Amino acid sequence: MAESFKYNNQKGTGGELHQSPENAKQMMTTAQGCPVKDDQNSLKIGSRGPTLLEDHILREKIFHFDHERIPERVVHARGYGAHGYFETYDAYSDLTCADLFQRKGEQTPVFVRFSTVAGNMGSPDLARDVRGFAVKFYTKEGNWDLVGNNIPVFFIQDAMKFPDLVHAAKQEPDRGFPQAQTAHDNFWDFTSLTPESIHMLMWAMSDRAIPRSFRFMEGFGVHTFKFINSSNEEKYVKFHWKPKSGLQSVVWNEALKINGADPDFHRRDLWNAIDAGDYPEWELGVQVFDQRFADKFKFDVFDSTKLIPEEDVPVQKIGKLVLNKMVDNFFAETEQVAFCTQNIVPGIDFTPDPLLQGRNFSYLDTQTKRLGGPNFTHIPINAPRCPMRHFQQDGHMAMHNPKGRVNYEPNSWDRDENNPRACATRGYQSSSQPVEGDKLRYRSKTFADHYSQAIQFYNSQTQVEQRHIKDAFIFELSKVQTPAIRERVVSHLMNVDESLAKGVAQGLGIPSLPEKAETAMPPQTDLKISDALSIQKNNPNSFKGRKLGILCCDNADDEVLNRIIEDIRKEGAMYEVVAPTVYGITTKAGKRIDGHQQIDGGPSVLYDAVAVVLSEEHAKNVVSIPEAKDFVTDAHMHNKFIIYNEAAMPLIREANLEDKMDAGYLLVESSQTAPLIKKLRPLRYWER
Ligand code: HDD
Repeated sequence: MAESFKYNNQKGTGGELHQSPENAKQMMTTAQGCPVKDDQNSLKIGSRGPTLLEDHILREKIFHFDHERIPERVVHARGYGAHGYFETYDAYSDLTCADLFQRKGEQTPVFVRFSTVAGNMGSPDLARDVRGFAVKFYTKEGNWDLVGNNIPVFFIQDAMKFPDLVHAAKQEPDRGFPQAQTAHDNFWDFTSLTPESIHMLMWAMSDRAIPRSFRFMEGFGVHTFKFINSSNEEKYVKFHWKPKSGLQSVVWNEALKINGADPDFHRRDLWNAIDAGDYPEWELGVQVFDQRFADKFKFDVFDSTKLIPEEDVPVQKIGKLVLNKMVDNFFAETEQVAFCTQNIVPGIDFTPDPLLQGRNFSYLDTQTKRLGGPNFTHIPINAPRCPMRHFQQDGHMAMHNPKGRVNYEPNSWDRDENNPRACATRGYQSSSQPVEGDKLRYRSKTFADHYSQAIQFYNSQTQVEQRHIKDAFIFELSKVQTPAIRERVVSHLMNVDESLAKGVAQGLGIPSLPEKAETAMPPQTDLKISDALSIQKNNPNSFKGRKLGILCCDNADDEVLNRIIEDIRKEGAMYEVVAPTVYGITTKAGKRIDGHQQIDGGPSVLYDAVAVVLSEEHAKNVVSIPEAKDFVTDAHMHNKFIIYNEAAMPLIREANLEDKMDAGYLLVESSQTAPLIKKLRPLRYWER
């Protein structure tokens, strides 16, 4: 007895030190509201058990825990969401009657979820993968979900192939690996047998698939949709999200290391930016075109493996998206949010794109499975913020239940105020579209050109970007164990660019180049270069929103540190102090600066540029830390700008970089006044 008494009184065990507060608001209860006296010890017979089945508090606690998980998304399982608003720049009633675009300056609340596609919920952020960019607009006429990606095209043309694509991309079914990567036989087997995927593969092997941050990537609605105005005039539309901070990616070797150093890199980045009040913004752009353009365009506008170059149809910016609030609860909001491509509002309509048509079934279906029934619209994150009045009723977890007698239509209960009626003038109306034909399982011949836009994409990249694409193919295919699959991929590349195919073959040690893959129709090789397709050609020329890692040690020069930090703040950028210990450093003038990271926890891959500010007295201590050497070696290898002071030279020498120092190394001295951070604006020193 005495022992039991002592244990009960230990802190954290629910004993006397944790007595319920007097304030009933804070008093713990069961889910049924019964006040709890002790939530740390089960009800037993005697001090050493056994435990009683009667213990309703224990049973409820464990029962609920056992049911905490819901199925993760079959794709896009790993994601991160935030709240914000969309503001329309003007009234666009000439284009569409969609309510959110009718009044200049009007704000519509939104929830956005970014994601990777292939990895499971716990997979690392920097996988080479497409990123989901799903936006739920809570408009006054219902929820509009624009469920896009950061790549404007897709792997396949018909939803019928989606389960095959996803099965092939995810871990192989017998071995359960690899996780969150397409670098394996099944993926490349499927895609190399599916030539329509080649355009998307070029994008997936480009730096687009390893974004530096969600904040620095574009988004695309991918499909062609329709805008309809109140005179019932229809136009086609493609949606684009353009990040105000510009595009930026990491390099592959950096991505591999980030995944180890901080698997939550993208989540943390978004959290930190919003937490610091540096709200990320995107502009919504539309490419609007009519049937005449669609008829003369070289590709079918209903084919999701094709894009319309911005040079052919310019992107008109019609509003901006601002993310300014993180979720209160990850599960309630980010996990339970249910995007459905079928969620559309008056003024916007679908086209017959066979990928979109299939998606409209899949999303509704999957949410029912994931969220346990048809009432997932009752979950606050999914509920419209406008009135909902219909006759749907009952089902699991029904939260909003109709009042009154009437629950069917037609009815004659005109005087019942709970009686909603369809509205001919304001209700959703599908665009009229004459359709006739035989019932067929068929792929239109207008979908047959698989290589032309892959060539255009490759030709539109800078040399550095082309090299990255080649290296990515080599890396991925080096993990493919079946030589015939590797060669089949190279045979497709032969149709895209022979020097690319050669480079990949060489990198894989393929002794002789394979024949070109057969094509359903000859590729067009004369498509104009589209600069909009390149990341590097659209460099934001700003360090705003980026992060500098400052490696420093005791006795570091105050003036140098202050200057760097001041400059960084003026640029609207962030910094972290990386010190030998997380305790931080004491500067020459005796000022204490806390470390954000300890050297082995803050490798340079976490930063967009680095500064190394050491002191003569303590440089040798830093030189003796292997991770400090990696800090500069990696920064050099990843083409980063390296700010350094004279006292940092021993570290640069130790890393064998003295002979390799180039214009990407920026010397900082206490007397110097010229703005230094401006030099970081190109983001990388690609000439290295
Ligand atoms: Fe999909 C999720 C984007 C084709 C079936 N998809 C999902 C998400 C995004 C996309 C961003 C995550 C939404 C979230 O954050 O919750 N999907 C796309 C794009 C596609 C595309 C841009 C092509 C243009 N998807 C596609 C097809 C199908 C699906 C062709 C099925 C026929 N997608 C799904 C799904 C998911 C999904 C199984 C899994 C979880 C979910 O829906 O909510 O229904």
